[in-house]
Amino acid sequence: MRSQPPRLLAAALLTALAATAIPAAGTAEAAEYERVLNGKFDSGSADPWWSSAGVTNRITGGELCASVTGGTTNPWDALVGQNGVPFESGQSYTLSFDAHATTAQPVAAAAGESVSPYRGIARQEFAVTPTKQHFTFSFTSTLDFPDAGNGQVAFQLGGQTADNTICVDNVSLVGGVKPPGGVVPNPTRKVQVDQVGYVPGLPKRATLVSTATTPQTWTLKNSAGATVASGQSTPKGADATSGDSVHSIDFSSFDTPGTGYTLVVGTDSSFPFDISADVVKKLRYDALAFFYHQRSGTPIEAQYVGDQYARPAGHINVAPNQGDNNVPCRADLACGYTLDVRGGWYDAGDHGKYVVNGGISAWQLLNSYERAARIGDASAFRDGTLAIPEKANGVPDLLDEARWEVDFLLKMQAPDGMAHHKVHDANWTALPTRPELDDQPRRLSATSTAATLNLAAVAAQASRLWKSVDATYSAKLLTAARKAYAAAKANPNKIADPNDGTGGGAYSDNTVSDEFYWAAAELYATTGESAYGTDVTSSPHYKAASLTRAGFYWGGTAPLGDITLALVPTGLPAADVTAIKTAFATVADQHLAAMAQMGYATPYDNSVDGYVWGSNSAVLNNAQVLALAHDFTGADKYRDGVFEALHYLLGRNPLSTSYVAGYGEQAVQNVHHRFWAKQNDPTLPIAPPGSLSGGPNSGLQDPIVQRLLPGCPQQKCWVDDIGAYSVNEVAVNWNSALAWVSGWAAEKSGKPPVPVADCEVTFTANRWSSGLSANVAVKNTGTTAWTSWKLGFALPGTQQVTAGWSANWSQTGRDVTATNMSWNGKVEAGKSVYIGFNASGAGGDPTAFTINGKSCKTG
Ligand code: 9MR
Repeated sequence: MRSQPPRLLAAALLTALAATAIPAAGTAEAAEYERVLNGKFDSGSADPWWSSAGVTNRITGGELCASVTGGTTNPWDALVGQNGVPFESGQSYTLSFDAHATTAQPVAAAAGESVSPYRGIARQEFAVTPTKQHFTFSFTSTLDFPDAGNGQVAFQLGGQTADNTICVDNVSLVGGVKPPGGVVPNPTRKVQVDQVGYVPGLPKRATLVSTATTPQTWTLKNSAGATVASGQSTPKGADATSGDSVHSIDFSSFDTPGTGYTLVVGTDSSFPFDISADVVKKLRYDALAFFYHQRSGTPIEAQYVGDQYARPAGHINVAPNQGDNNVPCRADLACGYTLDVRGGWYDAGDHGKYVVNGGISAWQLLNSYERAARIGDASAFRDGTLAIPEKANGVPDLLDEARWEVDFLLKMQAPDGMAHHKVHDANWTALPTRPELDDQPRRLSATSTAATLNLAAVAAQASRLWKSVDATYSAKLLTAARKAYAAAKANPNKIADPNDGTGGGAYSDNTVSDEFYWAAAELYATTGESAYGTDVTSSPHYKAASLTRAGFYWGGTAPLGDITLALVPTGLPAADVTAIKTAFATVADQHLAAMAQMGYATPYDNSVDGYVWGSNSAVLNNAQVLALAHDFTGADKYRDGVFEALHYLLGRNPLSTSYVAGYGEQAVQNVHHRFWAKQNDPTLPIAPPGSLSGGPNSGLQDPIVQRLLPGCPQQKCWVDDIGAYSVNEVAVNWNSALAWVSGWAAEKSGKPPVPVADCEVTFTANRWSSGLSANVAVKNTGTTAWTSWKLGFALPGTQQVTAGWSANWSQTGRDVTATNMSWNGKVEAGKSVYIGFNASGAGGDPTAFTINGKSCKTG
């Protein structure tokens, strides 16, 4: 996640700078504004300092040390520099720094322009020796880049025959009169809408930016410009989170489907949007496509993603990759073995693969499936729904995609049952670097309790879901899960190094009681074994005790256990399961109450930490809490809250920006990614449709936002810049949240909900390689007898019913129906009817059943 600008530009610039005369020294007379970022190197990172070819930057002892390959001709043939430095014409600046070198040599410091025509401002040479010295020089700028545009500061280290190492520290450029920051990152519309659209029958709200204290008239226009509805806004006043004065607009009563609507107030118009039941139906699949794009160890094929996103396999030991098939531990660990950890998904814009984070991501996809299979509509994820190589293997595609990661998680298990925390590059690579061109050694970090429990939880969950799909795999998963859980109990406090952030993220998590609860819940839901049940009920997290408006994330996973316990029938007391479900509704109510006060309604609690790294994923994980509250209670208000969250992400926000690439008129493009890096290399693509940007982060944790956005209102701390990794990266755990929520929303906006009948279906089957024999028990759980019945379900794979008994069987495509015979149409209340069938072909078990068109519970 560390970036460098194209090196050729930098070299060209310094050619120009070299010819520059040294202007007369001036004195800074204005406020002491510091103009370079990270001049002290205390964070351990070199960002945003870059180096040219032949120079390698390392942070050693709080200094930036540049290893320079000898044999260059000119000083500017070897460079270390920083771009985006603001300069104001006519203003005075003082550049100062400490420096020393292994071998004495001249070093020039230079200021100028980072792009063509590469004009220079100032340059001065200094005699750098093995003894650290403090250097300083002052100059007046002849160029004007007041807002962090194309200004540059660089050190020229070349012109020497021998290799050398030059270290610098305390680099400072003070001067200028313009206060830092204040750049508005995006043009802001005054009427903020979801740029994708609204669903008929659901609330439709927008935000007007206005300081007026009286209601304003709004009109809704269709694509021909005709007014189709109008009304008055409601003034809400100053909204601190966005920094805007706002009104709310509610046009819920307008329900006519169409495209190209705009909402107009005075002379201000919103971006266009649709009113359609289909607004999120495509997004559900694009959000999932992200994971195929991120696959490691396999070519990404044009037939699935189109030419611009196709690329060769990464990290399969084809040079210059050093491969993932034989990865040793970091040198300081001496673990004594190597692992084959090919496959999995790249985490984000980097090429790291992390068990903590891969875990929650795989879980969330699998949970999306499990929820749909138990209480929703899993047919949306059946085989053939995604553009992936496994799209015709008889297995639901969502399971296929998740398996790509689950297999990787299994590979990260060490011989003792513990899981390695992560595998990634030994050093950060430049941006862009396509996966197959990454030449860094790959290293395993130590095993950790958190990673081991992530593996235990996901493998146990997956074992449950593959039981009817691939029994051998299911058994293998359960064995791995049990082994991991036992290993974690034997090593309950092995915390990953929080400072292990070179070449990959740390993902350190120093509280693991939540991961213990999550893993125990998954193992209990899968096995029913009392030992796991006891670990669940004795946990301090039991019964959603730690579910709050903060929700869940990669480091806080207890609610994942709660979700499973609420969805999967177990031996827990019914009252405890009810308590878990009630907790989701309680927290959902807290979100709704807070959202009613916000200028831009979003289920996000900024009261403790402001907007954090990946805030958009927190919005979505909280939307999942709202969605489950709707599932558990049926209350419409929770469903509406889910759609409000999507409206915020898709444009109803103070930056008038859709944070999902490819969705909306003004959507994110320049995400922090080593392949989707068009901003740095025009031959590369922008982010593919359905990729979610991390979102506003008021912590301002990267150099780009530190320079551009100091003082930003929290919801505006975001910029569409490839270098702004703390606000604009993509990540698997963020897109898994988008996939879950958009899948749920698509299910809820597609067709009227299927009414629930008083019935329960228990499906059991004997399977062999080319078929199955199934027994189906259908129970009347109501209070009145049935006089006739018709059972419906879909076979997920290629299965064809060849014979059936105790019912009239028929099949159309995947859809199977069984209607009663004359002698078993009557089913008394509380009684069951038992029927069955044989089928040929491959695939999983049916997951959803209807009686007389209404859905049944599965037993
Ligand atoms: O998502 C992570 C966020 O919660 C942390 O605050 C941040 C800093 O440690 O790291 C984020 O994860 C990054 C990971 O460390 C490396 N790959 C990219 C991830 C997304 O930015």
